[in-house]
Amino acid sequence: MTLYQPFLDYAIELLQARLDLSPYPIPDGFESKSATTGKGRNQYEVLTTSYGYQAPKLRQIRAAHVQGGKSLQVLNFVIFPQLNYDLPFFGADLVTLPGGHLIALDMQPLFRDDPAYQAKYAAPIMPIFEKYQAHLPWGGDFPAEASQFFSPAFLWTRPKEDEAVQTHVFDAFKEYLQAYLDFADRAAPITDSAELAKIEAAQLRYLRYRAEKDPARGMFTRFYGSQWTEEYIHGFLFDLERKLAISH
Ligand code: DBV
Repeated sequence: MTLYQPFLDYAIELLQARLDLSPYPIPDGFESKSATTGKGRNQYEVLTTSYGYQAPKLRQIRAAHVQGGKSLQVLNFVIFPQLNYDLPFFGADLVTLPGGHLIALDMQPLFRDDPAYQAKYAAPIMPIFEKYQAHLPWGGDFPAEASQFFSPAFLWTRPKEDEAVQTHVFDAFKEYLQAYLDFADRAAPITDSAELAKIEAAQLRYLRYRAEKDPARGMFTRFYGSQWTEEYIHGFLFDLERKLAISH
């Protein structure tokens, strides 16, 4: 039972068709990791596989796919643009736990409260958002401090049935990703140095929040230990700070 494999397959195929794609290095030991968890007769295998790509305007396109049976499936998929573009992040957090499904899908803005930015990168997505929200109602409780990192087109939902994930969520994922690649096609490089400084600061603000608050930290630590987990988070999933430290 790998609920999110079709999402991953679709995404990679679309990226290959639309972008000048090359591999993004995955540090040794992080391409694939498995562990046995649970006790006695309830033991099961949890496999985490990683995928990394880059394209001329997109610094890192990466996915983490966690497969641990019917009640543990995760696809976390994020696109981090190059620092000389004002593009949002593409963020998908597709999570299935024993309690149910939790779906977060968005074009995560660099500048949440800037009306011109919203007009450019959120307004075009609103018709897609509204179409799917009719089937996928607001998911409720949500960390307040995270809201600054989401756009008005944030699709946040907790569907009860697998079927809703396989149909509406899958369709929404496809449309959001296509729309993101449309944005990327049109994006022109930023050259103004004040603007570039604002973009770098906004990317770092987002990245630090995600690395610090990663909701998967507890789960990964239980399965694979804290050394592996911290290295995975800072050395692959949210690696911008390290990459800047090398290049500056
Ligand atoms: N989330 C990640 C990565 C994951 C991952 C890299 C590879 O950022 C999985 C794995 N997300 C994951 C898991 C849970 C969530 C929850 C396993 C469940 C945690 C649990 O219940 O034990 C969106 N993801 C969540 C939640 C939100 C998101 C809001 C609920 C967390 C909570 O209620 O505290 N995506 C997530 C998020 C941002 C984002 C917080 C912030 C910018 O982009």
